Amino acid sequence: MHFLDQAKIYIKSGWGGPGAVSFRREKYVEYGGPDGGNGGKGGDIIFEAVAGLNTLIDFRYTQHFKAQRGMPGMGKNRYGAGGNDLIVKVPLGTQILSDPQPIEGTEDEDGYPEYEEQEILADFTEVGQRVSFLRGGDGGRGNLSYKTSTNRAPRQHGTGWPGQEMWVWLRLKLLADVGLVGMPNAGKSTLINQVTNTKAKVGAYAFTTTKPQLGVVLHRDREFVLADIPGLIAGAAEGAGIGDRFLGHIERCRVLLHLIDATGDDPVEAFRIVTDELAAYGGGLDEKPQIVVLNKGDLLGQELMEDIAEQLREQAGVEDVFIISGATGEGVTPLLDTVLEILDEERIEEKADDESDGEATWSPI
Ligand SMILES: Nc1nc2c(ncn2[C@@H]2O[C@H](COP(=O)(O)OP(=O)(O)OP(=O)(O)O)[C@@H](O)[C@H]2O)c(=O)[nH]1
Ligand SMILES: [Mg+2]
Repeated sequence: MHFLDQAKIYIKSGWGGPGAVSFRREKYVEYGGPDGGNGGKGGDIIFEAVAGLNTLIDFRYTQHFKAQRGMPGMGKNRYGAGGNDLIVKVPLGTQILSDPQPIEGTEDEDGYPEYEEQEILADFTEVGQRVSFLRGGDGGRGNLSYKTSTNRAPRQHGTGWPGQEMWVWLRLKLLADVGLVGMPNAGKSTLINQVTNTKAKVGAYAFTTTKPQLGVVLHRDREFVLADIPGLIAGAAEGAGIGDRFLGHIERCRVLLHLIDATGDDPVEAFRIVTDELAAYGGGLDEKPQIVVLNKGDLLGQELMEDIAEQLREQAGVEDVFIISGATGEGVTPLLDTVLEILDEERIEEKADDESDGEATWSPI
């Protein structure tokens, strides 16, 4: 199984800035009183859910996130500026989980301890949702605030409070409801552009799409999320082309839309290649409901399209074949109706499963 959808990161809020030690200097006043201002507060660590991010892959490369320190206080009772908060942007659907630690004294005969239970610390379900996660340390007090009736010239000052730090797990729960699969050039990006307001790149060459893209389909007052991934070629599951890196992204889709270029040399073979790759990849991809769609109907006549659909039924055992043109939008409405129906069936099944097994067991360790 590939887990492209989890990452462990280190976060730390900023130290508070130190308070200043300073004395007033004025003409004719020999010993001015203390006037050191407080240090600024350290920056917070804030998580924000944003649209347009589809994976946690960036967190594989950047794992440490530290907010800025607060600035030192200054004379004339000027306060140090607060450190900037660090806003960590995560894809919609991300959960933040604790990093369970071994519990002391629980080692079994082989020396393996029990671990704390993993807790969900935040769950991002709406774009723009923000969670202030770690608060920056407060700034230290300047010497002015140490002045008392008995100590009129204190040299004490606070050094600033440390920030908080921790390791957390990020887990991306659900990427999309429906995943588009097919060979390069099948017209996947053209279709996502037709049915969502996404602007995926379209090109008359293979591997135009190089990373997954999500779009929201609005159909009959309902919404679902569609994912476009790079085209799959024979051997993709073992790493040929670039499709394999992205098969993991459709593991969580409920339904697959399998697009076939009707103008290709051998549409039945194209169907088989992709189906074989889904099976070879594993992860349950070949068990997902698959809607088979013959695309580019505008280039061939209805009769020819029907012939190819018939071949798919006879030679590849496909039950239903949808005929569409992603470019003109023809045939897309009945296709989306079917997608909604299957999604509803899947949701009902998942709900029943959830109720019987509770939360799926998942462990970062
Ligand atoms: N006439 C016609 N051309 C289409 C249709 N759908 C896609 N095309 C063309 O087919 C070519 C490939 O389309 P894309 O949408 O980029 O295909 P893709 O499946 O996303 O390709 P990759 O990203 O390489 O996997 C482009 O030149 C499109 O203009 C269609 O329904 N009719
Ligand atoms: Mg594409």
